Amino acid sequence: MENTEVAAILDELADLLEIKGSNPFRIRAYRNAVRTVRGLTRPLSAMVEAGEDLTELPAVGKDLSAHIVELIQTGALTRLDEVSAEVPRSLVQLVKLEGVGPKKAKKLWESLGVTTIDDLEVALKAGRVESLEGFAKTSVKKILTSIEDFRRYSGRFLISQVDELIGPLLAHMRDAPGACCVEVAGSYRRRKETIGDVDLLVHGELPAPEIMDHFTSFGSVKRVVSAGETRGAVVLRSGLEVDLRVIPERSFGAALHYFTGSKEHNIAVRQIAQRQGLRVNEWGVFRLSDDVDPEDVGKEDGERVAGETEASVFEALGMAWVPPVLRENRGEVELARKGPLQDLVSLDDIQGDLHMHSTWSDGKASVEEMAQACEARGYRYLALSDHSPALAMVGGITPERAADQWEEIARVQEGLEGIKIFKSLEVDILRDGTLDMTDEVLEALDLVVVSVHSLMDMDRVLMTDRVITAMQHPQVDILGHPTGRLLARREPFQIEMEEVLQAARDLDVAVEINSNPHRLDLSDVHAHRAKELGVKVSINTDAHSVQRLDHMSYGVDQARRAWLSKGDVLNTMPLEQFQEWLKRREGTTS
Ligand code: DGT
Ligand code: CA
Ligand code: CA
Ligand code: ZN
Repeated sequence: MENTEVAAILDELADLLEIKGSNPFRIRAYRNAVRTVRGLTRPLSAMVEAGEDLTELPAVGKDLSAHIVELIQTGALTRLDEVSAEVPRSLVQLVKLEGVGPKKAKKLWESLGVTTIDDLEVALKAGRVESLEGFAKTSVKKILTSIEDFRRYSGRFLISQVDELIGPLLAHMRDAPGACCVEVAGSYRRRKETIGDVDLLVHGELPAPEIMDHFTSFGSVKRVVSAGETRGAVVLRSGLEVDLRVIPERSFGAALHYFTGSKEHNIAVRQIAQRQGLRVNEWGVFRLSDDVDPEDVGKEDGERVAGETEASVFEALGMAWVPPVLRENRGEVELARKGPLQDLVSLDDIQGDLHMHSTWSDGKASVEEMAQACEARGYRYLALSDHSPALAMVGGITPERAADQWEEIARVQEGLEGIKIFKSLEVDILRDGTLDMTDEVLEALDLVVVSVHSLMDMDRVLMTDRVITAMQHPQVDILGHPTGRLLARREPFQIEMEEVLQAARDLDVAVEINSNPHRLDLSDVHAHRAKELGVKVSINTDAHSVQRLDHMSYGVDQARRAWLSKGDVLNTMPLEQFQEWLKRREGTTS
């Protein structure tokens, strides 16, 4: 069992206990342990196998340790079975909806007998919920919206979740008898924000029942959907579906291209082929003689001209190789006909991270730990951008405390040679577009990030004005997570991004690609538009811990999907050039 699965089960147990109304301290203990498990870099299964004492982990006591060992060793948890005999497990899904917490879930269950999202939708639409104590008309509307969001995303996984889940499966498949060259195709290879299912390819001579058996016997398989000669599909315990295809060597590149997609890209490529009298499919590229009817040929009829490698497929079609992140049929096919595509930004190009939090607000690591971690990642600079006070629940930095933080930054800076720490804040954009910080402090900062964290259901025109007004403040450098979306949880707020991006261009403000895999905000489409308008994009992690600084790679993938090159990205600038950029609006005043 993976760490993520252990964490998910303990989290579920905590939800059920909370619905049941158990002791808040116990529930908190579970939640803290979940956080520890999520943050571990080593597999718990290895620790248990080695007989390590799990109670030495932070927030893991005797009970929790016993739970984890039981889960790892048996795949089940007695305590969860006991609790779910009292509280229906399906209620956990309700808790995940925005506008429904454990208390409300309990109320819905006890008063109306609601146990599933479907039940809840029926009750909401029948008007039975608004009469319950604690449910206003507005919260009913909100819950209906979040049910729609849930439906839209259900079954899709964040790419970061898939990254964690498939590592062990890939390792397992590399040991399959007679198989080699395991590759992941599909939306995962294109690095999309969310993934429907994973498409695995392996080399193997057909038929290959041993490879299929090896695949379906992987430890985390919950259900085998199909297992044929060339194709199999399983559902993992996490709910993730994985397709496997066994491909003979001569077709591997063609299959990799075909199953990488996207479907729209494939269609455009097939048209290019047709114009040249070629046929391309998952088996290869074929030249058809004039006397055959293209509608009436077998998969491998005609003269095979390519297929063993992906490069050979593109070459046979007279195209440059197209990076998977660009294969969405947004002009890449035509461009690749003309010659090599421009280089995309890469993780190595990133010189600094300009949005992160420390223990001065809601981060988990100190200024020093964050700075050292950035240095270890090879950066030349970072910006410490803790929250402003409007976010009271996270202990934002007041104007009075700002100077104390700067003292600490100066002290830490003295001990660091290779990296420059910029004084920054992530300042809240208030309802009317004013900033949640005094001008005096804003002027003293090196860099100002501004973001919306409240009143997100504002009307489109007002929200657009609000954000543009904020960007007009002469000290503002970066607009943080511009649309506020949380993948699979919250839609972007209503905002006219075209106007916002044009204002960013006119005001010379950069826009963020927030690399948190739950956000990836801006989207690829908006980030691409920023590039077209000449707006600088800053790829930031918004990390609240040292580990999450590694989310940078997700932001870079998102930027690549938006066609961004090094020159489009603010934080690829060398330190000196970036310092010059910070001075770009010197002389303008508020
Ligand atoms: P997902 O799984 O929803 O995140 O998205 P994909 O892109 O991984 O889609 P999936 O798993 O249904 O199929 C994998 C690839 O196989 C897809 O990107 C392109 C190719 N493919 C699937 N069905 C078709 C089709 O009907 N026509 C063409 N040309 N390609 C297809
Ligand atoms: Ca897929
Ligand atoms: Ca698939
Ligand atoms: Zn934020």
